[in-house]
Amino acid sequence: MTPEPQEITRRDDGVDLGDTVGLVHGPATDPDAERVVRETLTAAGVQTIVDGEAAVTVRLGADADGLPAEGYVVSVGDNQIVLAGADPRGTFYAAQTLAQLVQGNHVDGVEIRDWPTMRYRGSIEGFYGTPWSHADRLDHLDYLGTHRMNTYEYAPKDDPYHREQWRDPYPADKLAELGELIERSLRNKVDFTFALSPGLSIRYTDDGDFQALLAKFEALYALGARAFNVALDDIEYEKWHSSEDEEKYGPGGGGAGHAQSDLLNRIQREWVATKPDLAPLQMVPTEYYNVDETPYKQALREQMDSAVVVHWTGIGVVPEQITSAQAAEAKAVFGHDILIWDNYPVNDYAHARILLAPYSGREPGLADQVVGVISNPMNQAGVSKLALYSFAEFGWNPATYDEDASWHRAIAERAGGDAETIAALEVFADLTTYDGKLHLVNAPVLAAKTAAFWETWRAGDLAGAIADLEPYFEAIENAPATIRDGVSDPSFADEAGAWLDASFLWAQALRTSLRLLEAVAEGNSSDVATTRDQINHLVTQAESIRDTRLPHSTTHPRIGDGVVDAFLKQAIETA
Ligand code: LTM
Repeated sequence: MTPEPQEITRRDDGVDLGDTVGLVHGPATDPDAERVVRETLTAAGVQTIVDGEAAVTVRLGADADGLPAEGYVVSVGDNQIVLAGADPRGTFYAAQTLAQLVQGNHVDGVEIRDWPTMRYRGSIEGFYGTPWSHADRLDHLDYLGTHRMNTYEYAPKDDPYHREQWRDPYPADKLAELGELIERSLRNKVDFTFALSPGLSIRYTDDGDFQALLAKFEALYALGARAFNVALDDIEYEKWHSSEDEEKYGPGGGGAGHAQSDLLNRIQREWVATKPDLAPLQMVPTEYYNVDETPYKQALREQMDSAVVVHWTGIGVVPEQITSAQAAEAKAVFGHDILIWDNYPVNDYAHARILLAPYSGREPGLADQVVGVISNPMNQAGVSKLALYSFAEFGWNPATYDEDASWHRAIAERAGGDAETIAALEVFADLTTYDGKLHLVNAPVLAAKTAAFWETWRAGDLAGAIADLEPYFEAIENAPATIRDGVSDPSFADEAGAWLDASFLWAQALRTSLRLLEAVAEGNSSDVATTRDQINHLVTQAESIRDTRLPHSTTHPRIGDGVVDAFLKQAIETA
């Protein structure tokens, strides 16, 4: 089950659903939970769902007393299934858990009591480059719902209406799409959080600018959004956009902190306070990447309304580690609740890389210091699910989070449990682990194998070295086709297409390099030049591939670089 429940006890008496199931509603059954239950039963082969009791009965929505917010219980056995939530979101999660428990027409007996550790779990689409498509976002919201994540923040840097043209209202077609996203979020019990990034040009003392910001928020509120964020990252906060601002706030970070606090306080006072159904207001500070005491942070700490939640990326923009001690410092220095904007697996800074390594380096004790952890994902929404899976597990229960085990489960999910596809995905993922920040080693499995190769080769067992390594090169060569066949989510093969194509060609080059070394081993020098030309041709082909998304479209997809190319070079030199 994912995320793994906090408390789970297996029972002996499972339930065979049969073809007719009774559904008994609690007084205020959540419609989204009921929809998931009905879909689950139908997919399990139940043909008739009757109101009230039957030979097998599902009791939905009874109160789960004594559990924290979003908690739920699931009880399966004695011919009934009880799904009860502490609140509507909890009931929805009980239904989602049932969906994971059903196997064919049967549900194993079980007692589950479960609740999330962190309040905010999910994602912030906050990267530069090609934003996700509308279809990507709808699919992502479903993924969040099924993995018990509750937050999606809309903050794509390259949506002009989010940042460059933040004052301008969304055109009707874009607004309609945002409305659909909000509706899909509601169905998945996800808080759609609309972020606006006015810092490139806002005049803090200008009432017209303030009203433009509120109008933008109000338009999203009218569509059903209930969570809002003012993102002030990646701006020159010492640069004013009006002489009035300069005069009022003066130079330096302290002035910027004062101006930003005034803005957030006015939104809080004049807008948030008038709407009781809004979630706490959020902001992304300009100094989001450290815990140094500065005049800027002092201003936020002392002047900004204490209800505002502050984003923080850790120490560094993409830190290798985030510790609970660092988070405690962040909480103290900002003086507000901290929500971690975690820059993994975002790849806008890692051109032509997709990041498929485990989600690592986050201490479980973070849960005591911050209100949540959300992922800034890749330009590739479908491929990002590999990391999102682990974010869901970390946010739900950081104490039991095991980054490698979670990564293997994430791979298995993408592969639909198929052993061959799992193996192919693991071979492929190994080639694209390096990001230069969290993961500093590329292709560790392949690197170990090529190192072993040269050791055996140098020891004089030339044929043995080739025989040992060839199967792994073959596995790399076959992985793209296996992945394309075996991963049922079409977005994965589509978005990873350039990297899959490149892997195939690099694998062919690697295998050809073994032919070159074979010729050496056999003392056959006549084919060396032709074989070397074949390798160079394959490398040229691999390096002519381009992905379609910015910023990755500017250069060739990186595959095991530093390992694959090094092996080829050494093979050619040896020949
Ligand atoms: O991290 C933050 C708060 N802002 C930006 C993001 O928009 C960007 O995606 C990441 C990774 O490049 N770095 C940032 O500084």
